[in-house]
Amino acid sequence: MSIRFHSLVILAGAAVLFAGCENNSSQPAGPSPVGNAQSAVLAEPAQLAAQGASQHVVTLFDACDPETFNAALGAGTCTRSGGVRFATFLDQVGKHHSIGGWHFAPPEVTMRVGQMLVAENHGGETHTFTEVDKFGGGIVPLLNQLTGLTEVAPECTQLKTKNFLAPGASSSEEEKDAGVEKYQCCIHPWMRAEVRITAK
Ligand SMILES: [Cu+2]
Repeated sequence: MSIRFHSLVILAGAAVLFAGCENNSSQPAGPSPVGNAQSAVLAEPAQLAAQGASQHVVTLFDACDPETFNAALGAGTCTRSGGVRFATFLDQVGKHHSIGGWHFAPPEVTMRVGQMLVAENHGGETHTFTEVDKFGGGIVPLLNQLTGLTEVAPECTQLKTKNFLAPGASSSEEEKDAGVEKYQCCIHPWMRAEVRITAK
């Protein structure tokens, strides 16, 4: 579904570019019938783009090492290549309450009502991109303990299957209200982003 959405956005963008070129080169004699037919075909995606299909992407990153993560947590936990060994990961999270390789980028987003907020998992592990009222712990007691985030964000206790983003997966939503929204990973609760949404 998300792939289809992205294709649509790309198509819409191309349509806008194409329409722009066509306008610049239009002759005083008026557009040819062929030109009209093309405009009619392109009208729909171009309108979608004009209605604010522009999107802001937050990318979810991690740096898991498949050999050690899969040995500790089960086959398929980590699907990327190379990275931080599991013991080092736990050590760093315990010392610093976070580990840089596991993060949302950018951590702050400013966008407008009507635009799409997209989360894309470019890591090797599953993550969530969960809106919370207040940042808190997640669903993995050990990571909550190591980070000191013992107060679990209530939203993390109500996750549905679709909220878990596997490597390569994405989610998107249209932002309908102005304000500041907080998003976190409910597995690695130091992975956070703040999204400021301004009126149109
Ligand atoms: Cu995560």
